[in-house]
Amino acid sequence: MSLSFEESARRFGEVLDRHRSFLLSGHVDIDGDSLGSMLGMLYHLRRQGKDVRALCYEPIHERYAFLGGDEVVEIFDPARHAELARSVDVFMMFDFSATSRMPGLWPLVEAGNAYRVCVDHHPAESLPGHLNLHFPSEPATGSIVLKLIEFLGGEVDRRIAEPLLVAISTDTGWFRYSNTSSAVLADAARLLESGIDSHEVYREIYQRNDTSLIRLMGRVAAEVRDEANGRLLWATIPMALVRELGVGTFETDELLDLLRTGRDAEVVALFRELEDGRVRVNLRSRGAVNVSLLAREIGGGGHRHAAGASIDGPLDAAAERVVSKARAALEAELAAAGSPPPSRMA
Ligand SMILES: [Mn+2]
Repeated sequence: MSLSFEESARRFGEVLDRHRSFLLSGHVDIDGDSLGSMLGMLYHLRRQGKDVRALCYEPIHERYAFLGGDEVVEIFDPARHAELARSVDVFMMFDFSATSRMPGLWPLVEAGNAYRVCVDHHPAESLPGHLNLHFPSEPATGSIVLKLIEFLGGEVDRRIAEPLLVAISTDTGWFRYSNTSSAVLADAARLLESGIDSHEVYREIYQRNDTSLIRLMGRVAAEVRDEANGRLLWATIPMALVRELGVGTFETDELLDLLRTGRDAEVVALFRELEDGRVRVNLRSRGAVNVSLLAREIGGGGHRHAAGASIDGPLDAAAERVVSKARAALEAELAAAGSPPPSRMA
């Protein structure tokens, strides 16, 4: 049984009243929503006089450095954090429900006595928290955190508003994706009332690319493949190319956005070869095809419009496997919608 927002927020308030030490976790491969939500809550809890620690699983991406997360978020180390995970009063996880997305930490938390709170907006079959603030209709976990803090009467000042704006703006593609509603713009408007400068936040997140990354985007885009008369666009990012151009850590949102500018693109897919030879798959849909089903088939997950997975390489074979599934899903949708299956022009 899922609780109403008011009821679950009230219960969260009781958890806050009763407990003193908190451990927060983002998800592996942390993104703007997971990090921003966690930081917003961290600052709120500290202001309530709580002991708060926060964990992630890799260095925080440079584009989020301006949030100062490096100073307060620790990289999980089982040797250093095992005792904390066992003894802390409350454990909170942000922007994920799958316990596999906190590698190594979940068994420690489960073995301890912490009251577990899951804050998430991804569709999920089972939820790991004692209290689950799980609202799949919300565009971002950051929106849930904002409403929680407001419900509890906390002040949303610049310190808290900035990470929450990062959370909400990144998950909506800077308010361009289909999850952008009047409600999310109203959330953003309340955050701006704190006095933060949205243009500065935009510049920090989206205008920090190294020239090498711009070159990478060009080289990847030059090899874009199209199928089904342009309804399916996809591209690969080989590790050899990343090394050749000397690109450091990077995110692929902009490349996905570029593919999505295709006039007829219903589904786009990007395949990125990882250091260990595995392949990160990112899928986006304009809506007709539910890419979260596709992602789940290959061991991943996500939303109807945006989903992903990590699968075994090699790169080209992995791409071909997923592209053929995407093509089939697209053709099934088109057939169901009554339009003839796409055919190549002679
Ligand atoms: Mn999210």
